[in-house]
Amino acid sequence: MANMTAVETTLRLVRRDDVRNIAIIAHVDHGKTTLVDGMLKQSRVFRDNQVVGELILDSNALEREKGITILAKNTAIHYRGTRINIIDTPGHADFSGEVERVLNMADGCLLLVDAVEGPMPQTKFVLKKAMELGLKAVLVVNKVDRANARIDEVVHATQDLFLNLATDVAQLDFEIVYTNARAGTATLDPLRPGTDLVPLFETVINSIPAPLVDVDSGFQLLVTNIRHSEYLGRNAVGRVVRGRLSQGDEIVRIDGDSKIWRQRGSQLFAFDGLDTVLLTEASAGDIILITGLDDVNIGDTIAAAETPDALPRLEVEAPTVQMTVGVNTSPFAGREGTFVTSRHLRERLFRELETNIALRVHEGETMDSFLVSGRGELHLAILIETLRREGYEFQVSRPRIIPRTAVWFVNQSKMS
Ligand SMILES: Nc1nc2c(ncn2[C@@H]2O[C@H](COP(=O)(O)OP(=O)(O)OP(=O)(O)O)[C@@H](O)[C@H]2O)c(=O)[nH]1
Ligand SMILES: [Mg+2]
Repeated sequence: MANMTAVETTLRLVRRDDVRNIAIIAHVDHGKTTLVDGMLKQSRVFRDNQVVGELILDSNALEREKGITILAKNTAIHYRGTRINIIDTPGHADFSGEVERVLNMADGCLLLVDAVEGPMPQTKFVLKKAMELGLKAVLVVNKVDRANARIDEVVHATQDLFLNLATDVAQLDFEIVYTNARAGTATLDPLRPGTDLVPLFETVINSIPAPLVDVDSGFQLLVTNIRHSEYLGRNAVGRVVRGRLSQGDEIVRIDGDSKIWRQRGSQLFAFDGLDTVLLTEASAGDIILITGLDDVNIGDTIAAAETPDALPRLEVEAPTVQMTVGVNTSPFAGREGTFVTSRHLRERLFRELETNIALRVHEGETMDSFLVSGRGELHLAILIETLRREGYEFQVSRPRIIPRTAVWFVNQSKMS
């Protein structure tokens, strides 16, 4: 492999025309999850007579209560014989670590922009990340039904954003689709209302590139997400970067310390609507779920046992706010939670790092306290709420902004 010339490498690449991998990105509330729900419904993931509530993809309790997406999620639909893997991402800036991480699974993105609000700060942040990764974008102007929609202005402002952020001229040549995600309609002509999402499906198939991949070299997958299931436990989600894998092939897991662990009894699944379906074989370009990987973490590489080559681990931007989390020392301690000791707290906080990769945890000034850093107050608030609901009791300081030099310190100490 190492001696192969660029031409030889290129010759090995094949286009997977049966697959498209897209991420849905936008500022908070611009309608990403509503659009993905519409795509799922119209590709008949749901039986026609099934009554479906709003926003089925925002599936965890906190997401439903707050009406926002917190975790990025994988789903897939079939359209004219092509599997379209879709990654729904959160729009709130505090969860941009989630977005940065999952973009590596995609070849293209749908950039949603609200037809009234236009591009917002987080629109710029996520588009910048997508452009840096070389993703091909489709601009989706959503909420065109809103009374004060100003479609032309919004399109112009977004075009300016592309001009500033594109890393390749080809990225400036993007399609525009106008949608009413709530009604499930899309059109290529803003003067003619759509009747369904077919124009969007067609645009995805025609303008988002199919994966261009090497299916003949040894199998390699980067673990990008962890999904828990009641029956199958802790599962890894990621894109097959190279090669193919059949059910029962020998694989290894390469961890953050470059240690190689043999794996047994893993099964492969593809995404299909809200479910997963068993696969006999997966190849480069597919986004899959693998079960039965002990202690698997985000950033690990899963590889064929005979070619255990690690992929670069994922990097995300540094945290911006910090709080101290400590054992509850008030006179009422022990009344609200089941898990109250610093040992409980330490174990749980460090476990959170396995999946919440924009978070940092360090030992605090005392034995009973920890410094927890995140991407914003909501990022930390969601963690606190999640832990409380799991039965942890603790006290927290007010979040404070991390000065830039301290950001550097947090990252250095993470690396050492
Ligand atoms: N009028 C109108 N409202 C819409 C449309 N699409 C979405 N909405 C509404 O906009 C709100 C936000 O929608 P979501 O789909 O949760 O937005 P999101 O981008 O997934 O939000 P985050 O994941 O939290 O960033 C909801 O109240 C939707 O019903 C649309 O096309 N027209
Ligand atoms: Mg959402």
